Amino acid sequence: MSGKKRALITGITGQDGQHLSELLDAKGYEVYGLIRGQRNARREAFVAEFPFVHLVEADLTDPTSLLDAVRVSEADEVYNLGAISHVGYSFRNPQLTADVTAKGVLNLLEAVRSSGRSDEVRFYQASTSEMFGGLDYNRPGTGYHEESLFHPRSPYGVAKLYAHWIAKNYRESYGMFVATGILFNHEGERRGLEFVTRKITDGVARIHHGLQPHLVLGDLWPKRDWGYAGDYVRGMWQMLQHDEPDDFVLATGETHSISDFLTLAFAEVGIEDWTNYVKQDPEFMRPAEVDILLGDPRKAETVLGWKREVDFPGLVSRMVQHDLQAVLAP
Ligand code: NAP
Ligand code: F7E
Repeated sequence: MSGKKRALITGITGQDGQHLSELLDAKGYEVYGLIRGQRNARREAFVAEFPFVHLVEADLTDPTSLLDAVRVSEADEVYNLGAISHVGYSFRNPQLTADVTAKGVLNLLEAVRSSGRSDEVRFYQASTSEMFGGLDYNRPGTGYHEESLFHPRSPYGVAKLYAHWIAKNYRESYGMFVATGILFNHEGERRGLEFVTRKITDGVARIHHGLQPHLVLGDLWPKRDWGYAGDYVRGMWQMLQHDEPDDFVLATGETHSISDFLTLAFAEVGIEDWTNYVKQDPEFMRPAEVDILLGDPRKAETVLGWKREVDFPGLVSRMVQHDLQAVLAP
């Protein structure tokens, strides 16, 4: 075995998994990643872009496969990013969401605990601002922080709250190094097309090139604290380098509506009034909405020295510029 540090990432084919693989490779890690399914459509593209990653076949709902993955990787650091992560989808698939996003975390923690190496492994759990819910009564003016009250508003948020607490419980019960990152929305050119920011930047690029007449969205008033994914995976890594396991919010401390995002995205291609290019359909609205999310990242900034580099206009601009090229690719 080489003297390199070893990391195991679940959810490696997702947005954050890709950014984190790149970061850990640049830091000299041996990177292992979980790949699920007998024929994962994302596998080929992933291998082409990240040839340095060792893929291990496993699924968060299959405890035996997770034990194998922990054994084979001999990981020093386990990053649990795998999840059913789309809030709208979680309303339509609540049981699957509970199995993967909630119980999958328990399965992985148990795999680490029973591997005989739990004293040596540092574990990161991908918690989320969706656990707060964005209601008037629990929303501090300065933004949600690590001690704010939780009130999840979707099957996804509820599953993540179980995951958050079982992760903390393994830290407290078994002395395992388990850190949780309560991350507010983070986006970028690797964001899935099913999320609103990427749906908008892809749509704006298509409209600009005459490939699509308009965008069809749900509600435009909800507000989110949107940062750049590349900045946030750096924070995940910093949490596992800290001298003790803890909980940290990563956020920008600013909140913007979907309409604000649309204004900047259309301006990038010279369109000032976008109202004729956006239609709304209840299909993209949720049974319960999270109205406004704003995070307070001061603990991560002070304790870890974490700082985001990309601001909101910079984020929108880089996503639109990327998609203006990407939509023309064969
Ligand atoms: P994403 O792009 O949706 O990726 C989700 C990943 O989970 C994919 O790699 C997917 O693999 C994997 N996965 C799904 N079901 C699985 C299963 N049964 N077993 C193993 N893996 C499975 O998510 P992301 O944006 O990168 O987010 C990473 C994590 O952070 C997620 O846990 C998410 O809930 C959380 N989070 C995200 C944000 C954000 O704004 N991005 C904010 C807070 C927290 P396939 O390719 O096989 O589908
Ligand atoms: O929705 C509204 C929608 O799906 C943002 C996940 O990474 O961040 C993400 O969850 C807002 C919501 O992200 C459409 O109703 C309008 O108010 O991009 P989203 P999300 O729900 O905030 C959190 C932190 C996570 O943890 C999650 O894993 O946009 N919206 N029209 C729309 N949303 C979508 N997806 N599509 C629309 O057409």
